[in-house]
Amino acid sequence: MADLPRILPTEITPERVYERRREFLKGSLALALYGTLPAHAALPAWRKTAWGRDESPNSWEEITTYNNFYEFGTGKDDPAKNAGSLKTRPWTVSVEGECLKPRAWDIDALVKAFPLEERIYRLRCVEGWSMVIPWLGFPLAGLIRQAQPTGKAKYVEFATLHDPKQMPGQRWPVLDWPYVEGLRLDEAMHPLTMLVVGLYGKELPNQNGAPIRLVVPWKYGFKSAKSIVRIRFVEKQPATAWPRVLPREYGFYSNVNPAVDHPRWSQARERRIGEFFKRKTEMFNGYGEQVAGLYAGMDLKRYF
Ligand SMILES: Nc1nc2c(c(=O)[nH]1)N[C@H]1C(S)=C(S)[C@@H](COP(=O)(O)O)O[C@H]1N2
Ligand SMILES: [Mo]
Repeated sequence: MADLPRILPTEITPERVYERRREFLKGSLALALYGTLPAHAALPAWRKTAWGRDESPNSWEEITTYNNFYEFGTGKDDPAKNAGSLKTRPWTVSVEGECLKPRAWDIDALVKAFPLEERIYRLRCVEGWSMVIPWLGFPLAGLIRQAQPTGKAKYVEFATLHDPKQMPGQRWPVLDWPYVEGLRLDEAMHPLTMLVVGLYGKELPNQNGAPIRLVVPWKYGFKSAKSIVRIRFVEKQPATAWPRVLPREYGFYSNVNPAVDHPRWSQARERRIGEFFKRKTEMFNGYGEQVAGLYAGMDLKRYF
């Protein structure tokens, strides 16, 4: 995986200088990485944002060796050990369903089409642990706008690759493969919702969902589907992976909520990976100021 340059400070750089700097960086990046890159293209230059700059991110080691990705086994260290069998090029993401401009996106074209930015977000797993991760990606809203959803599009469905040859975990019926996730259209359009292609300035490692995965920071981690091949606009609420197998334990919304316990454990506190003492879990994982409005008037105990 290739290190990428940081562009500083984009916030105060005039557009044209920034553009020229991008060009320069592209050139120097190509030079610096010549011979060290895998066959596929590197990530284009990216800009830093203010998101999560006050947090201390987990280490690369923690983020890439403690994973949930059941397609490669159910142990936390299984994905890092087994995800090497996933071939991430060529890779196509099909945008389809209730939209005027469906399109089969080649992953490299997709990565070039939307400006990449770094955002440091908290990730809270439904199991009771959390991490802080410097993601590299772009808001999903841009892709949705390009697709022009029709009036019938009420939800967006995301599907992971289904290929038991590359994903040995799919040979066992742990889940009803492929892994499917979903968001209401307004949740999908929310500026916090991202499609992620990298972390710590590098291409996403396979165990974290290469080449492209969803990140929805105010929801439990399982909403963030990995290794996505299909994004579909639909009229009805999608039947998603976890509610499908355990409907009493996992709901469609799965907003982080310390006041709504999992039937088998409390959600009031969490263990940040790398820390000893537990922290209090925050409503909407601490993003309430941005997202609470999406759920105004909804009973979040019922719509858990
Ligand atoms: N396809 C797929 N996506 C998935 C999972 C999975 O098993 N399969 N696990 C989810 C869960 S439970 C979590 S907490 C996050 C973990 O992402 P990370 O490994 O990048 O921390 O991925 C989510 N996305
Ligand atoms: Mo999770």
